[in-house]
Amino acid sequence: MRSKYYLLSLIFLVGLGLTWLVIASHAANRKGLIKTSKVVIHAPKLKEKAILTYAPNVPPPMTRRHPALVEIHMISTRKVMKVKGEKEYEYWTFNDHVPGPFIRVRVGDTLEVHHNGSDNMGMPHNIDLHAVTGPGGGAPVLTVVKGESRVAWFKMTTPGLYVYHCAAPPVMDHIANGMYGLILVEPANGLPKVDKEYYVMQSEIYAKEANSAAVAPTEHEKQMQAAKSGDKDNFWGEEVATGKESNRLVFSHQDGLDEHPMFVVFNGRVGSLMNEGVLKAKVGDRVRIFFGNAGPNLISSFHVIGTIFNKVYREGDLIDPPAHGIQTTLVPAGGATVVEFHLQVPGTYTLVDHAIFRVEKGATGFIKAEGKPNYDIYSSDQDPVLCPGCLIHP
Ligand SMILES: [Cu+2]
Repeated sequence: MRSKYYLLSLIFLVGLGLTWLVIASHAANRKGLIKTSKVVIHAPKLKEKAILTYAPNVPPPMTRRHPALVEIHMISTRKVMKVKGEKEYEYWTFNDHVPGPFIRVRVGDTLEVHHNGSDNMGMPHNIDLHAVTGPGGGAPVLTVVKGESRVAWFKMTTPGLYVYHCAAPPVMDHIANGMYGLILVEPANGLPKVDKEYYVMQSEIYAKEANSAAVAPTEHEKQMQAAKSGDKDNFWGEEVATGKESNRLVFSHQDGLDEHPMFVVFNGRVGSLMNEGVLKAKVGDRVRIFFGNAGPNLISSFHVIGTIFNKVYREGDLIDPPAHGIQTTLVPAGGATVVEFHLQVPGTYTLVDHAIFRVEKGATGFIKAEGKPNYDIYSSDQDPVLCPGCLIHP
């Protein structure tokens, strides 16, 4: 009897051991080791390159359900681009875009960041990713000047939508000049499916005329003049040409200190979501906007005129259930939110910072839904009164 008991125990223990071996070898297959000259890192064995997209585009949703080592390449640059009409500004950028690339990973992934410097002024740059746990969000180990290259590895521990930005001193100048973007860390089982996803970031631009010591009128003075003369186009923000040599605006640190931006913009410039940049959708679409606020100073009161947010993942929290039935949501400087809405009626909807004077500074853009009317939800026996060319109801 006793020997039978021992035999059963032995079989049980051997079985347990074998099961453990199978599980351990399976886990080992999924783990990889990264050996550098200084450290050894345990990271997922599966390696892939991230698909990076630029605003307003978002990389495709995650389909894998296990962690990976995800490689991204970031280059710090300077680039002169249009900021409003013909007015130019020398931006500081990641990968020649403002905002920088949208990075999409999954919780449990290890992010392998390659950062290269190409700023020909010799200015150092780095990356502080709010999705990173550890000093400076990675900034101290990613600082480069022109010609330098750095690599660092960060485990994505917590799902959410996060801002990243350059944090080289003076950090406020680097953010104000365009070095920011969003990183989405998806929950283990991904996000619910929607029809359209877009990437929008708000920021302020603290600029002044290069020759402002001369007699160049301020933006406000120009608009008041235009208003008085009945020149609506100019009042609504078309730049008044003042000569080729004055086309370049320059950064004003003092205006940043005073929190007095010349522009408050979506996706880096005035009008990025207008004309050919209008976001597109169809009637019936469920739309998700990944919305970030780079600041550097202002809090955004983000609202889409004509919609109610069905879901708001407040402050980019993808762990707790979203809020429902929200009209306007606060997005702090250096923060983000994920909003979803259902476009049930055709027409043009307007993204704004509902601190509404900022619309005149550029904080406006459109999403257009095409499709059949839905009279049960929105109808009138009157023709709509629109205001062609205006910033709110075109
Ligand atoms: Cu920088």
